[in-house]
Amino acid sequence: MPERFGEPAFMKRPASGETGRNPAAGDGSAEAGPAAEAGLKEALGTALVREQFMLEYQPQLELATGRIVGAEALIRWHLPGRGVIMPGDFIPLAERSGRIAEIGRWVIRTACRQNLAWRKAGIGRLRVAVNVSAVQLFHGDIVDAVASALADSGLDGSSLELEITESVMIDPRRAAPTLERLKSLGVLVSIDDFGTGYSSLQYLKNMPIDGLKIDRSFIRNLLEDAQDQAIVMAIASMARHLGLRLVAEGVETADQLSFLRALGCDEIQGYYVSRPLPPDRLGEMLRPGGAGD
Ligand SMILES: [Ca+2]
Repeated sequence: MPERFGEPAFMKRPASGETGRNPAAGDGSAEAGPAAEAGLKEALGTALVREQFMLEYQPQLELATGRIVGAEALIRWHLPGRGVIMPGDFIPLAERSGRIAEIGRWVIRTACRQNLAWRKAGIGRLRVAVNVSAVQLFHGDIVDAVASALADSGLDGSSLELEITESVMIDPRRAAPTLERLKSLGVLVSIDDFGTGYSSLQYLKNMPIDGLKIDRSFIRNLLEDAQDQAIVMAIASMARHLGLRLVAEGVETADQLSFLRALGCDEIQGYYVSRPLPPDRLGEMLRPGGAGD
């Protein structure tokens, strides 16, 4: 394994916990003792029925039009006595304790309903992305969850995007059938944290993928680090020639935006545009101009 890339993406904790998914077991949480985990695990078992989860949405700005065209749904857990728990601190536990499928199902259903609610409120067409972990993809009922959420909400498949990690592609023969079934529902599939999963790039031409999200670790020092620039330029060129939509995560400055725009990056997400917002706040943000068609 190349030293530079360390462990696979699914073993890493997303910077600031905003990526919304699977930094996996033992991610360094100071409270990760067995007793604390047992308590959290028990609380997790009733979190859904107690309605302790909520989704925030981080908007994605299309550079060509200056419009918000999408938003990534990020789960938060409001646990009384503990405050807000970020996904990096409970999704791995949900995966280990077998709860990820039902939580994932809730996320997809809620995101679809919210998207339709925004549309009914006159906001226009918006693409909402949800994070799908490898465990969810391989062991959950993801296809049924997506099909049910679309049917229940009446949302069209192309308004839902699934962000999956590159690590899923380490075993493309295993991933392909599920991805094909998901694509048949009309949903979009993008590769999350792109550039950190060190799988073969073979899958980019063989798998039904619509877009790439450049990992924030390449964006953070983009203006200062020539190696990051080289990697981002190569990814942008590759995405363009493969016809993949390119989204850069973790964009925090106008200079980063300009650099990415010059490379032909399609969309940006990050604090420069907005923090993740509760649904009503994003609705307010989008209302004046409208976000889509
Ligand atoms: Ca993501």
